[in-house]
Amino acid sequence: MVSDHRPRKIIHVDMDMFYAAVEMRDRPELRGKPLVVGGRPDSRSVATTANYEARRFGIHSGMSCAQARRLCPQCLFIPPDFKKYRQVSEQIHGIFHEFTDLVESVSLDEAYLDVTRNKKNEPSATRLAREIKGRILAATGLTASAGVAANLFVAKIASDARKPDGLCVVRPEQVMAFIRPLPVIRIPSIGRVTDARLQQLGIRTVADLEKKPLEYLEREFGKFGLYLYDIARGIDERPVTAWRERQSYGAEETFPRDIPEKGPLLEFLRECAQRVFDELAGEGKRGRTVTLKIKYADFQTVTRRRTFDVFLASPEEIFRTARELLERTEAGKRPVRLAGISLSNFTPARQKTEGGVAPLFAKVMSNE
Ligand code: TTP
Ligand code: MG
Repeated sequence: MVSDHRPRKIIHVDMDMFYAAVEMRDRPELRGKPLVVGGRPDSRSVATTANYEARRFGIHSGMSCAQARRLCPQCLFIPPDFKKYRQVSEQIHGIFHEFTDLVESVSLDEAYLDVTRNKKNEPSATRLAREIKGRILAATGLTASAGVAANLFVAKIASDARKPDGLCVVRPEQVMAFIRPLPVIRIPSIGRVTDARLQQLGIRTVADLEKKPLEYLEREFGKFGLYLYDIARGIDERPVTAWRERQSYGAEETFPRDIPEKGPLLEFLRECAQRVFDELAGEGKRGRTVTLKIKYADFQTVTRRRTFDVFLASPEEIFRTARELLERTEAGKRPVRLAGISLSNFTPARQKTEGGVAPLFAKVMSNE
């Protein structure tokens, strides 16, 4: 293959307040009112999405519904309907494939497209992004935001820059001016823990990061240091990977306060089991491995997992397994700041010994 040094053309598309937008589309009486898609506010459930009216009250996804209601007592709470979100997701993915087959789906509402070459023979990625947004609106009645850039991470940040219904194009020569002022938490794959470490080192913005030599970042962050070093220079050579099947489905939450006893944890895990089961069922899948994740108050994280020969057939079975796994942790003795359940292993057990699938699943089943 002849190597090609022209800048790539990447579009990152992300639906606006996705679950909430679908609900408002289908139920006009919800429009214009603060709305959270999540469980009941008197349970320990979390908000999966807040619409913009609700965000004005400081409500955001991941927050407990109870806290959301404290911030905004008149807020409406709607249970999620994953089947419906899945349908919309399929529609938008169908649209993406009208433009290119180099589509990397990140979640139901988010994907990267490499349109360097595309089915429309259109050289302008900006024009393509506008057309994609238009097609999505026409087909689903929903708005999406798009970011256009020469690599994945800049495109991703760009799609977030003009939400909702935004289009943000960052040309190669504009990249450094675009990213330098950003707080490091805006960099994809920097979470709260890494952010806190960077803050301790006096690194607040991408510009601060850019000043640190590679050896320093590698000493502090190991392999991740090289990623940070490149990102700070606007470099990200990860390709768009067209088809990667999701290997696990999970639900987890960092609690507003650390939880010292098992009782409330079990209550929360029961809800996680239901959520994971629903999402999986929405995709017509069932899993055989349950993984429990517990993060203690001091941030030490442990996982415990169990694999069955048969599929777990109900939320109750998932919950019971999680409850057993919880016994193999120090929950109840040490305060817990995050808990969650994930399901994996979506093929029947006998396939393990048939054909060429074995290595793949051996990996999924690796013990932690
Ligand atoms: P996001 O794209 O992060 O958020 P969003 O589409 O709701 O809002 P934005 O306009 O800012 O893009 O997530 C997409 C969907 O994924 C979201 O509607 C619900 C789900 N989700 C959760 O279930 N839990 C979470 O913690 C987050 C962040 C998202
Ligand atoms: Mg979104």
